[in-house]
Amino acid sequence: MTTRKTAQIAALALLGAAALAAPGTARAQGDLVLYCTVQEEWCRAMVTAFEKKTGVKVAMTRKSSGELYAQIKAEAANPKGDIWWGGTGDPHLQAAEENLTLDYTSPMNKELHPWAIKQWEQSKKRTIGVYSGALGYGYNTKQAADKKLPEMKCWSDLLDPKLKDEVQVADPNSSGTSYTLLATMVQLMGEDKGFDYLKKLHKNINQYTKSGAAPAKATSLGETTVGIVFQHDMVTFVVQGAPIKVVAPCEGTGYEIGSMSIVKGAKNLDNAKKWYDWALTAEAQELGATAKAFQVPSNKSAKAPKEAPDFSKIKFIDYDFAKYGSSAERKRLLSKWDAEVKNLPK
Ligand code: S7P
Repeated sequence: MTTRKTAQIAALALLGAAALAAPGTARAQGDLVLYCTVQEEWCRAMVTAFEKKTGVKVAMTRKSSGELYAQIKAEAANPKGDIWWGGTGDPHLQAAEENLTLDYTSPMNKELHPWAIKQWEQSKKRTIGVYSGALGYGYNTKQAADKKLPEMKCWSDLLDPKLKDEVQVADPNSSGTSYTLLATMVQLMGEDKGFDYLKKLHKNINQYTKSGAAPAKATSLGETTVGIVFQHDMVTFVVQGAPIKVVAPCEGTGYEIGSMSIVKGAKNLDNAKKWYDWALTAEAQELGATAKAFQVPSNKSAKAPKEAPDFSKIKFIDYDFAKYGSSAERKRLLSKWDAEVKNLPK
């Protein structure tokens, strides 16, 4: 081999090594870094289907909504993610307001329900609705019978002293589900009464989990009697035979518009848009049910799973997403919850 050729090969090898050693810089074309905030099984089903359809290789990270928002904010100077798919809408709205995500108009917008488009308009085109779900709770009917607990129908039933250490919910700092509970109580009861409720509820809480859906699994296993979650997350275990009653609270309840945003500074922007457009198709949205995720899809042609909680039977509050998804309000409510609820003695 000539000296010139050897030098050329060495230079190419150096270039290759430099590209590999520089995380977050140039990645191979054809890649996509996905931040996923629904349940792992659904994230994986989406990745497999998208890779098969497009040939794009997806690197996926799964976290809770509040955690992923914090990660995108921490990475803002050198973004590592391309697309943030799923999770409650409030942290997506906060990210939009803080200029962490990109505005985008998908050709698929015309196929979506008005509530999904409202989310997009409110965020100046930076986040869009992909599904919706109702907050509520579920209880293990075997445990409730063993403990001779009365039938539960309302939020107020969860304050029963017989439920001491029997209720589980996530920490609203990490979990979008639990922030939805916090914002729901404030809207349903007014701020003072809402916080009073959360302080009383605290006496019955056995654990504030990191992930919002974790209390559903714990309820199915009888590790807690009650789990406060999105109702569809309880249904996931009901269809597998768990002895769970799903409750749509009698006083009324909040809901989520599960959302999707493109990360500002995405290194694989074309592929992020490819995912975005595809994730809004009926075909992609119907994958949820195959992974036992029973949210209501935002594409008007996507069939809502027959197991999805019946929205016509649920009393909803008029959830103010603009206010409770705003950066100032979300920060204020979370600090207040930390200061006044989280560390209260029981
Ligand atoms: O996929 C189920 C689900 O409840 O998870 C999302 C949630 O925000 C992620 O969990 P965290 O509560 O831990 O943030 C919901 O959007 C979704 O419906």
